[in-house]
Parts: sequence; C-alpha cells; structure tokens
Amino acid sequence: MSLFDRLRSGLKRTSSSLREAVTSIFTGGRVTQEFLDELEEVLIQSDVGLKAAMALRDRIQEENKKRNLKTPEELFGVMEEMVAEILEGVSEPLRTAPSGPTVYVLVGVNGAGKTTTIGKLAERWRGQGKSVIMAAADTFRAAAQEQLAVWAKRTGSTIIAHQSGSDPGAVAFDAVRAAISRGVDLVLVDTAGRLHTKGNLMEELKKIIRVIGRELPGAPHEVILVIDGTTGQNGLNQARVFAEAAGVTGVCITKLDGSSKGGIAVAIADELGLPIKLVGVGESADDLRDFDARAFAKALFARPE
Ligand SMILES: Nc1nc2c(ncn2[C@@H]2O[C@H](COP(=O)(O)OP(=O)(O)OP(=O)(O)O)[C@@H](O)[C@H]2O)c(=O)[nH]1
Ligand SMILES: [Mg+2]
Repeated sequence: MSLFDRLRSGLKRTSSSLREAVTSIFTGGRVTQEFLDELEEVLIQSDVGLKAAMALRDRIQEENKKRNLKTPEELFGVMEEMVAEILEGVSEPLRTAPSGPTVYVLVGVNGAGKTTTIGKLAERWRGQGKSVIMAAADTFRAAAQEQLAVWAKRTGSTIIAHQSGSDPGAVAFDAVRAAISRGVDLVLVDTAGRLHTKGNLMEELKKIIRVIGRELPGAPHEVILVIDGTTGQNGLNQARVFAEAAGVTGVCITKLDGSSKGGIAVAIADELGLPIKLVGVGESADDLRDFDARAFAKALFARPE
C-alpha cells in the first residue's frame, strides 16, 4: 500500500469530519464573513492549531477574491495546498554523521511508540547493510529492556544494557563508546517514557544528551520526539516542552494507521517550526516511512473512498 493510501485510511476520521463540517457550513456556495468564522472554528477542532486555522481562513478569503470559490472541492484544494506548504516549509531529511557513528535519541511520553520506532529504524539501517547498537537507556522498568532485546534480536542489532534502575546516561555513554571502538554505524538510544510536566525527568533527559555529546562531538545527530498520532491537541504541548528541554530536532508521528487526529502535525510544524521526519503506520518492523508533506496534506483533505 502506498504511503498516501495508508495515511488516507489512518486520517479518515479527521478528513471525513473536516469535509462534512466544511460542506455543511458552506451553504450558499459563497465565501461569506460568517462562513469564514465558522471555517476557522472547524479547523481549530481538527487540531491544526490556532495560527494555521487563521492562516487558512485568510488564504481562503484571498483566493476567493481572486477566483470566486464556489464549491467545497475548491476550498479543500486551497487548504490542501496551504497545509502542504506549511509542512514542506520546515521539512528536512534525517541527519546522519558525515563520518563515524550516527546517534539518535528517542524521547516522548509513555506509550508513544519510542521502542517500536527504534526497532523499525534498526530494521531500515540493517536492510541497507549497516550495523546498529541499541542503548537500553530506559532503565526504569525491567520490561523495557526485554522489549528492546526482542527488537535487537529481530533486527540483528547489538544491545547495550545495564541493570534496571541504573543511570541511563551511563548506558548511553557505553553504547556510544562501543559504537566508536567497534566502528558501528548507528546508535539508537531508547529512553523511558516521561511526562513533559515532570521537571526532574526532563533534566535526566538533558543529562543523557549531554553525556552523548561529550563522548562524540556533534552527537546526537537527531533527538526524535515520538508522538502518538491519536493524542490530539496535547501533542502540541508535549512537543513544546520536549523541544525546549531536550532540543528536539525532528518528530515521528506514530499510529497514523489507526484513528489518528493528524491535524497535530500541522500545528507542530507551524507553531514550533519542528520538522516531521517520520511516520509510523503500523506495529511491524517495516511500518516506518519518511514523512511526505504532499501525501500527508492530500490525505488530510481526501475524499472518503
Ligand atoms: N498501530 C500502531 N501501533 C504502534 C505504532 N507504533 C507503536 N505502536 C504500538 O504502541 C504501543 C506502545 O509502543 P512502545 O514502542 O512500547 O512505546 P514507548 O514509547 O516505547 O512506551 P514506553 O517505553 O512505555 O514509554 C505498542 O503496542 C506498539 O506496538 C504504529 O505506528 N501503529
Ligand atoms: Mg519504550
């Protein structure tokens, strides 16, 4: 299945309620002041954020002056284009080290999909003939290590782990050091899920990142914030706090195969300027895709099948 088809079915709930709402308020087939106010409301409901909702409203108004928009399809066309522009505006591929190991740290709230995404990233790199070390820096729960070990085995990766309850910074340190000495291509650091509202846990994250940077200048090459696509508006708050505390460089939105509310991708790109780099479209090793702004925008406004 193409990424667009996956996204279209994952974003079905959002796209059909968006379409229904816009169609129902566009009664006279004319863009009026009242319609624009209601449109802004509908867009806010879809989680694209206040800023993007206002910008979309202004764009519709502008376009209408130019070419008199008469059908809902024309409206969707204008909005799709603008959403694609917003997402493309911050779009950037995953960074890799020019030489030596590339290090990615995955962060996010509990259950977002960090460990699974590590498995998927390992699968991708291994598929390209690259070697991978996984760092079990989620030392909080013993089960977390076991889950990562399953992914390591499945993808033929090496896992570096300490006792549960030990210092996560030390695990990251050992993993990076091992990668340098063994000439390993990629280090994937799994961190414990943490609420962005817990200051001490955010400090711990900063420490892990600092330790990595000290051991390998330029690392980590990505701090990837993993966000559950079904989260809704709270995802924006998570992104804001993690971005500030942990210097997030890119976002992975997971569970876009389920009943996600994809509007949050637009809010994150637009209000925080953070690039969405990856999307998770399932639980298996090959269910990770590079983000594609055009496909995403198209799916967000797609006509139901
Ligand atoms: N459908 C679907 N499920 C996913 C996706 N990514 C992760 N999951 C599922 O989400 C659940 C949580 O995933 P984990 O990878 O354990 O999440 P985590 O962020 O490591 O969780 P903690 O370590 O507890 O903070 C698991 O059941 C995964 O299979 C996805 O893209 N699609
Ligand atoms: Mg985990």
